[in-house]
Amino acid sequence: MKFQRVLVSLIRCILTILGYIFNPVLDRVFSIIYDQSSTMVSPVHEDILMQSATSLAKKIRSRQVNAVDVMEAFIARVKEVNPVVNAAVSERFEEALKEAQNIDEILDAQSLDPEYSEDKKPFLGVPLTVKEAFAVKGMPNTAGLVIRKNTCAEVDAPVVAYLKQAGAIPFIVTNVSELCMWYESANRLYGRTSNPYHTGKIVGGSSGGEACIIASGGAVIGIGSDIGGSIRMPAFFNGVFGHRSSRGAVPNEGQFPIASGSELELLSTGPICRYAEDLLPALKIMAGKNANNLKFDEMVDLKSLKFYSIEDDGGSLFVSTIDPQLKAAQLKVVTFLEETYRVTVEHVCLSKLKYSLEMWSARMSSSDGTSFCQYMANCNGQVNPYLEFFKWIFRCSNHTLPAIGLGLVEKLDFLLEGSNRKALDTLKRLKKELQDMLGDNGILLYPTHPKLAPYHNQPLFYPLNFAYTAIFNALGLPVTQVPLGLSKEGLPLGIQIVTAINKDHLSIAVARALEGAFGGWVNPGA
Ligand SMILES: *[C@@H]1O[C@H](CO)[C@@H](O)[C@H](O)[C@H]1NC(C)=O
Ligand SMILES: CC(=O)N[C@H]1CO[C@H](CO)[C@@H](O)[C@@H]1O
Repeated sequence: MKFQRVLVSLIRCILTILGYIFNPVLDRVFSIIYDQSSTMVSPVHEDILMQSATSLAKKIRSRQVNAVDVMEAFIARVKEVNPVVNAAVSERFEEALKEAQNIDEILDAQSLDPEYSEDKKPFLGVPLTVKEAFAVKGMPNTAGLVIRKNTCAEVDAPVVAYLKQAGAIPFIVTNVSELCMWYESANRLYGRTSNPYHTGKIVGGSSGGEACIIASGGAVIGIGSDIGGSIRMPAFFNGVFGHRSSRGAVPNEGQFPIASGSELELLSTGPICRYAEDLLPALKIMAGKNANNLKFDEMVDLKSLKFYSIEDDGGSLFVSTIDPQLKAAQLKVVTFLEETYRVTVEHVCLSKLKYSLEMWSARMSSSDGTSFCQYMANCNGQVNPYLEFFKWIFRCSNHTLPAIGLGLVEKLDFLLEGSNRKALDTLKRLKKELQDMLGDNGILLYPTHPKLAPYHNQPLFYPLNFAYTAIFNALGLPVTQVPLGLSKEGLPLGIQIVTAINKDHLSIAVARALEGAFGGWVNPGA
């Protein structure tokens, strides 16, 4: 036991020293390849584009602006930025304009159909972007898999249908990582999406296209899903809001790939948006009937909440250390909360977080559903990852390296059976600890990611940094990622606001307060 501990400390020391030498060299090499100047321009229709979905819907309803004009402004913006960022992979502009015109006609008619009340259609006429992995009737639904190239959705996913019922109009679908299982959005079908703050950097994944087009001003709200951080990482790298909803609150159906077996418990669907005010209405719509049970409308008094702050994972061997600028931003949040609401933010340390990755992957592999290699073959037989790796070396595989790598890891999973049992046990105890700590009015501040947006392909060198988001999938807790302005390099900073299960409205209330204090989304074209 003692020997083991000494050995681990020794390895940690060596890795830390190597990191000090290796990371700056790596950054330098990548910067030579990818340091190109960003060419983001400021949008023309600022009056329309720089408003929340809630406010747009109000203005359309009160006839201050036509739904068609709103749709046209967003379409023009997508056309302007997409050649730079490659976020939208398919569009339905013509149909969307017709649907917008239909709304204008209904609103201009003498007597308004009660079906069109503000209550029933809170997002009336708001352009909606959707992650391509979700089914939108008539749109491609491939998850970036070449073999699914011509696969189109025949019916809407439930969340898409709910948002349409609420008046939103889907007009684009956006890029993802191959099979939504990597934190850079790139695949062999649609290519790679670039960060609007620095086009040499990643947008994160898997809902990377969503966060990117929203940050670029090409859309205002969108739909993401998150099994290890796929909403929160892109929202972080692109400086927007993203909410991972409580386990089971929002229907996950209608996306490909859909997690199966117990993996489904880790997956959660939720909104990505530019303005915090849209989080709660979007979440309520997406939750469908569940929204009635979840008490999301309860008033929140921030002074009555208990706050905790954890600044890092306690030193996992395989995860990068926290960027000092992120740590400083988190401490500013602590100071803001303490000074504004006269609360005490307790700095805590949960040693089990060091094993976040082990707990998440034990939860993932205890699933008995469809294997990743089967998904790579579109559930028709399975792909041989060893062969694909060989083909990849000669640049003739239809798969990305991270997907092939995950296929290989899956093959070796049996080696971990013993340690998985132990990790599941640790997870159970951590869950209890957090439940006791958060109670039903606790808020935890935790970094979203240890590093600022890395260069393209650089995540291959830090494959496990998603541990910071993944732990909350294993725990099933709701989390809001909140942007906190830009770093000195001009890249988004951010933080995770975690709360107890089914208390999503608490983390969202904190997000709104932080938007007021820290400025929220920053226009990359400014
Ligand atoms: C890649 O996909 C295309 C289109 O489905 C197919 O024609 C081609 O044979 C595939 N290539 C490999 C190496 O599997
Ligand atoms: C870089 C790249 O491959 N971009 C593609 C993104 O997807 C659209 C729609 O399929 C293509 O037209 C682009 O060429």
